[in-house]
Amino acid sequence: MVERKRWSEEFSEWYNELIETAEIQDKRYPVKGMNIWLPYGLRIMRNIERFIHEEMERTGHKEVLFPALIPETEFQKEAEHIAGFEGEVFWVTHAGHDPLDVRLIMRPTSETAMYSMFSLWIRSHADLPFKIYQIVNVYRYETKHTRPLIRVREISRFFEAHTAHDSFEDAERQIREDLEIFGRLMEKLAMPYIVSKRPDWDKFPGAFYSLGAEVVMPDGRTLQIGTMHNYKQNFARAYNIEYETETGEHEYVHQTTYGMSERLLAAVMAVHGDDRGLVLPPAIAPIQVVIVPIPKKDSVYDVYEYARSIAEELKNSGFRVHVDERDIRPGRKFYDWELKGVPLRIEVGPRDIKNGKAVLARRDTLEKFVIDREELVSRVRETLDAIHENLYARAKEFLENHIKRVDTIKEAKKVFEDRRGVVEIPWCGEESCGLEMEEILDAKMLGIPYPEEEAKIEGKKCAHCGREARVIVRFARTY
Ligand code: A5A
Ligand code: ZN
Repeated sequence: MVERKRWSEEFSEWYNELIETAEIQDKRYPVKGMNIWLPYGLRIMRNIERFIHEEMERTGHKEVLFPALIPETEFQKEAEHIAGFEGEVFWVTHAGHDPLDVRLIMRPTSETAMYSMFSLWIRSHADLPFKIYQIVNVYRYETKHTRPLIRVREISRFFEAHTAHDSFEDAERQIREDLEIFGRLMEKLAMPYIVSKRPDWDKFPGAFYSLGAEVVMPDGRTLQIGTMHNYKQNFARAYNIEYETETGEHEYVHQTTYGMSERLLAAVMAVHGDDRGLVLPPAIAPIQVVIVPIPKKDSVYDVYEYARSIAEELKNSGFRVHVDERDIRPGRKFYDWELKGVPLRIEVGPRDIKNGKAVLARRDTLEKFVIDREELVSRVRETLDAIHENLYARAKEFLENHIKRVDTIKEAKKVFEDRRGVVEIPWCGEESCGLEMEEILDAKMLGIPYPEEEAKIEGKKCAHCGREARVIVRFARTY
């Protein structure tokens, strides 16, 4: 067995290696930034998406599928949006031998595909709020270092929800709902996170404001795994999305969007993983329990039979179970399933059959203990629950240990030299000052803590310019 990269000290190498060894994706496809989903990785991603679909259903969003190509003429209607994306789009300029009259772009996100249709669909106040979503591939010509799941040029599981409302207040209510949806999803992934309101110079192109949700990766850099944007009427004006009010007037709608991607899986891998590989939260593990029979020569007991009966009982209780009957040594099987992050392993040998027992081994703590065969279902259930709780608690502690509130640039620099993570520091609120701080710290301003009440401070000086500080603001080195 090969020497594996350490999670804590060589995170980047650990991650790149695990993507392949755990059979998440194959990176050898000959287009940069475009990778192949392997069956195991895709099953995990589908389990994550299942929760997204459930949340969308619960909150009254309807699923749609738009085409991947957008005419240049549609793309060019909202000035800030074009400015933000034009350097990042892939173009389709020819069809067969013929140059196209109207060139097409591969969607980098679907505002400009959807909103001319919104102007046809939305007629009156009775059509509002209007809530749709899709999970599709989008294309971004990313110029920064590409990395599987994290920064790809074909985002193949891009979730985007788009809504339209009759008032700014209702759009604000939508943003609160988005945050609640995000919270419930993160709960399934056992993943604590922070939300920040982006500075004006870093909001989504075309947005009135943007929120970003981040996790802290093992190397102390942050990863943005979700964003929510309030567009006000910016796109409605550009795409002429009007509705008739109850009193017969014509008004532009207010709009929001909410986006996530396969980065969610990258976050799960990074936040919960360890030196042995993946550690999957039970809610999204394709296999929640793997059963490894441990045969002994000349024994009268049939360990395979016993293993299958355990699997049967667990399946009937709704668990995702696999019996590993491969003809290889048990140690090799343990290694494989640990690498793949299966939350719980059950080992059964002749002695366990004789005594009516089974051995449980937890992936998160690596603890092993013996249970009575009769209590199988309840013990498995309670152990999976305990694993979920422990993963969450562990991740929360890590996150809290990587958010540090300081008063001075000097202290902030020290944080980035040591264990890194997120620095919270007083700021006057001036753009020029914020940009200088980014430069000095060699870090990105994530934004101010959200909800904004949490960002308010009194009696502090801006860490850079010394003027009165208006808010606390977060900086981090980012992915
Ligand atoms: N229309 C809005 C929702 C939008 O596109 N927002 S966004 O640009 O911020 O993207 C939404 C989410 O997609 C991001 O929060 C990030 O998690 C993910 N994402 C963005 N670019 C990505 C890339 N190149 N590779 C993987 N995921 C990416
Ligand atoms: Zn300042």
